Amino acid sequence: MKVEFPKTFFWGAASSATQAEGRLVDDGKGENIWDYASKEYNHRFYDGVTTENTSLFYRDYQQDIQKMQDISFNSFRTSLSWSRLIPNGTGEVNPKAVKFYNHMIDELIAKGVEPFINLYHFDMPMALQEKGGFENKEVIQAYKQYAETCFELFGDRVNYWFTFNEPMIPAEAGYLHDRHYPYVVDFKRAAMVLHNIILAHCEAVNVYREMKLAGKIGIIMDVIPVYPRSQNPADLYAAEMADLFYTKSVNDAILKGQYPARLKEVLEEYDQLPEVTEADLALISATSIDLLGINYYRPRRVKAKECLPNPDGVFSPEWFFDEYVMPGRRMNTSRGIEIYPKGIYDIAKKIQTEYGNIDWFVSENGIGIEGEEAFIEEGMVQDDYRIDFLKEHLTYLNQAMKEGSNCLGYHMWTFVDCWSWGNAYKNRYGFYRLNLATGEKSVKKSGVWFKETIENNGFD
Ligand code: BGP
Repeated sequence: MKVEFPKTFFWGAASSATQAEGRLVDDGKGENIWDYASKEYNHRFYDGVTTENTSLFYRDYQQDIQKMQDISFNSFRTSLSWSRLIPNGTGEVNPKAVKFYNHMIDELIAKGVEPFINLYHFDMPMALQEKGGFENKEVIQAYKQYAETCFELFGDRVNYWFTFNEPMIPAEAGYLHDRHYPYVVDFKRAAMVLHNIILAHCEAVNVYREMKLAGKIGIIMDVIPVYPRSQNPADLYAAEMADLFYTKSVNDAILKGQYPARLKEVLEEYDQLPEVTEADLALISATSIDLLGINYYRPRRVKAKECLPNPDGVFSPEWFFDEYVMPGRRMNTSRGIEIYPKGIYDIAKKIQTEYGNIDWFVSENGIGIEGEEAFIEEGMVQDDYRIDFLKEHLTYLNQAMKEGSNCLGYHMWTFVDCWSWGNAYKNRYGFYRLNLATGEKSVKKSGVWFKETIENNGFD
């Protein structure tokens, strides 16, 4: 039976400025935290590969967009680099960046690829990080000005805008889990960063509304659906906490206009409440979005905590739950995560039942594989595992849509193998393979399959 999607469905892939553009300081680009950290903390980066070593979208965007058309994309999401456009984060705009983004957007439109533009994909300008990044309320104002500049420059042609990619990650990875610069481990500071990102999101949405532009604006969230090991109260409590801290906290603020009361209760009990004003809460409650992007990679399987946390240690959501891998489950061993296609259906149902069935799309979904060169035959990566992955996830998505979910599209992570935050080029995700030695980009079998799927609006 054919798995069929509406003719208006958005098909394509997602990428981000830092992961694809390259060219660290050329043409007036200012440094961002990744340019800085991948040089100064080089040992933390896989093989020491920095942000300079990318697929060079900045140089090759015309050929790359042609490659998108070659496999029939009708849409593509990328981000603008704040520090390319405004090298110091505030103040002067870099004319070469304006020229580049104008050309990129025009080229996408000319090739029939709808641009989905995101303003922030983890890449704080270094000049603003030095002032405290999103811990500093002034940076919210700087972000608001940056957003306004982007809307003014490109708002006449871009119909789909996103304020942030995965707002939780800069807070969690940068201020609690020691994965992103500035490598702080402090729950209260992480909570402040998250709160300020949510405020920055609201400011940008409101500027967009005031400008009366014709497009839609939203945000891209990473959702890791939580599954308790059992229905016993201790496992259920663990699952409730994992969901509360990592998903409901942001989702409720953005989609329901308020933080969950239960979150406040728990944070108060542990004396971890960040400073939140009545004006902040009013802003959050007065802001709503048009379109939601969901990044989905894996489920979070949760069980009751086995060892009690050290009460003198740094407070963390992980005090309340343990994650585990279910024996026998299908794994992506390159990343050490479970492959669970039904998760996408569960997310769709949650949006339908708890979040007003808002219009949404899959803004990232993908499978990062180590050692893909071993799958090259006759010059092409024979990534049947990626085709299976796509088919299974799309089938569950399709089922949810038949049951009334307002899903408007599907973007795979990613278009061409890209530089990744932690693992550089170890795990490959693209529809196109990047030969790092030669820079050559060649379509994989999954890219050919995706093209046929787009042209047929589905697959058998
Ligand atoms: C998402 C990010 C992407 C991308 C992807 C794959 O969370 O939005 O930027 O990197 O994850 O993850 P990784 O690169 O860590 O394998």
